[in-house]
Amino acid sequence: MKADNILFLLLVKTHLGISNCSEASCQCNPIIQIGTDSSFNTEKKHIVTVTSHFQAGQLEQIYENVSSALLDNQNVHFQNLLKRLDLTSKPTDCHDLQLMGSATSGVYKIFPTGTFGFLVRCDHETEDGGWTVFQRRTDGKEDFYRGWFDYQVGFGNLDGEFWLGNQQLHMITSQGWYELRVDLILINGSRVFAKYNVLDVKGIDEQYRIFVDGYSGTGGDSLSIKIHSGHKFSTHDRDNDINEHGNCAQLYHGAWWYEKCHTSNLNGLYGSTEYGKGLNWHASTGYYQSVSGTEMKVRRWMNKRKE
Ligand SMILES: *[C@@H]1O[C@H](CO)[C@@H](O)[C@H](O)[C@H]1NC(C)=O
Ligand SMILES: *[C@@H]1O[C@H](CO)[C@@H](O)[C@H](O)[C@H]1NC(C)=O
Ligand SMILES: *[C@@H]1O[C@H](CO)[C@@H](O)[C@H](O)[C@H]1NC(C)=O
Ligand SMILES: [Ca+2]
Repeated sequence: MKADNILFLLLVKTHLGISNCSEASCQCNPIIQIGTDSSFNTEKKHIVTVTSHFQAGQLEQIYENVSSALLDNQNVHFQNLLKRLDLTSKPTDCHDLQLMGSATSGVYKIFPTGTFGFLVRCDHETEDGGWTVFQRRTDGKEDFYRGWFDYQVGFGNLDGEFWLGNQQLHMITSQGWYELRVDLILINGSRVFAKYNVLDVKGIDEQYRIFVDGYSGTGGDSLSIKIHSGHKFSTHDRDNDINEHGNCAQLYHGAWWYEKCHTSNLNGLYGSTEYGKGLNWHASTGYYQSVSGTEMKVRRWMNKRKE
């Protein structure tokens, strides 16, 4: 391992402007923390500090140590990360940001392959962090009864309620193997979640068809492999469901991967107790109750093989 690689990381980080180092403390990337003394000021100083502070043999060990500390529970090898990083590299999702040192949940810009980049919300707290959040309901302030185009490109406020966008979700999840996590707050305040090991969201030519598999969790499987997986996305103005007698999005006041029609409806009418119209997660709420909070998020656990 060469000193150049540490410089890479430092420069990448500086370039992204996500480091937050001061003379006294460093809240940033543990790689940087380890690789320097406490004098962060300019890019130049980073370089000087790092190169003068460690011998080549030591660096190897540091990388080993950092690597095992950082990636203990993750199926990504540190070496692969280094290979992917260069001076022009940019984070392709919140998982990349986490590997680059971001540790605080919030709004960040990511650059999925084939895009010019867009803002997303990262959740770095839930289950080891690294989650890119694509849906959030907290208070019912945002109108979720919207048409195809709004769901395609996204709407809302990343600090409040939002739908990131089907196209964005597709671009993110085409980059590798992603898991899906759905976090729900029940009306009595209890929290439950549902997790799927495999999530695939197809593109516009397949109307953002979803595939999930490998359920685990506490909230029950209501994005069920039997009901929703394999279905296209529908909105009130685009009926892609397989219900011959109407449009599930209209019937249940939502937008979702409806079959005929649903066991979950997290884009439904906030707070509704009307049959099937609320923010239902059937296994936890049935059809007459809404959850009071939702977050849907994805995390990469394996890269796609380079074609
Ligand atoms: C950097 O950290 C300081 C002290 O912890 C904090 O006040 C400041 O808001 C942080 N800046 C950014 C950009 O995160
Ligand atoms: C790496 O970890 C080992 C075992 O914990 C420790 O003894 C060693 O000092 C560490 N090396 C560096 C360079 O931090
Ligand atoms: C909330 O409701 C759920 C499902 O009805 C139940 O399992 C859970 O124990 C309740 N939690 C509290 C804190 O009452
Ligand atoms: Ca229909």
